[in-house]
Amino acid sequence: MKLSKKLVGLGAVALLAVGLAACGGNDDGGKADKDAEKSVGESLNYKITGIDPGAGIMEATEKAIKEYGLEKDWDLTTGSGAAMTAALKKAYDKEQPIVVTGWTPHWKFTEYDLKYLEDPKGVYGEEEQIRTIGRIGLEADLPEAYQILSNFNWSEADMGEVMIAIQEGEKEDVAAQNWIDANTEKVAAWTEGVEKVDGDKIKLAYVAWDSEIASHNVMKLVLEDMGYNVTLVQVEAGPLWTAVADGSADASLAAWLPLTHNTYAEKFAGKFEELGINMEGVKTGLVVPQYMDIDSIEDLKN
Ligand code: PBE
Repeated sequence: MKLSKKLVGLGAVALLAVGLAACGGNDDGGKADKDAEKSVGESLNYKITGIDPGAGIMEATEKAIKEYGLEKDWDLTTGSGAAMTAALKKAYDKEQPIVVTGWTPHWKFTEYDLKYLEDPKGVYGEEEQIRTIGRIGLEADLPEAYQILSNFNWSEADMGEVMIAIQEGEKEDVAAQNWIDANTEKVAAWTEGVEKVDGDKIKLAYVAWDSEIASHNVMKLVLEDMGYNVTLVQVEAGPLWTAVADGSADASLAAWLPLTHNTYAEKFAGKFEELGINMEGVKTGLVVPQYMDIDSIEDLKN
């Protein structure tokens, strides 16, 4: 028996203490044993922790729940990006199970040991990118901004630096400015050959996802440095696409395509313009802590 092996070499007092602890352990009516026997679903109350309802990953997750035959038991909770990371932290600190709607780039992968659940049915898509979108007429009205927004492109590591600084408590604009100061060549490539303007107004729409908070704060400062008067408007995903389509926002750096925001892109087809890819190789899916004993969305069935 394992226990007796561990006891070898312990003194009488320690032995007694361990003995008492062991008795105490048995007094819980075997609750610990029952916990260990619980399925992932049971231990999670069949809840996947989601984010804001308009996010594309919520639509994808509802689809995953159906396609993997989980709809009888499982539910997707709604909240926000911040509520999701708070729930993740709470579970992680206690080594409890949790399944969240997750995406990369995101600081949570730096902060915690996490893994994507395999998605053999490909519900969360293959190659995903973050693209920049603008309202119709932007090029004619704000040609300099149009040029800069079209040139904007950075890496997961770049965004990560801004995101992590914010997560560690830096103010959003300070984190963005620090990144710009350390990456003048990259920024210069976005603004190369573009003339400065004199206080022209521009409105960028974004959602409070950590990735988009980082990109929009950087672009705000870049455009301000080029002479623009920049307003950042924080909205939900649906209103963001509506705003670009009806022209009440000039642009957004937050279009995840071809899959995540495809419903919006199709709904507003012809009413917005794609300005280019600002990041390659991004990803969405269901994410769990490494310590969880499951590897695939299919394992949620058990
Ligand atoms: N996200 C982050 C967004 C796109 C950016 C994955 C939460 C979404 O699901 O719509």
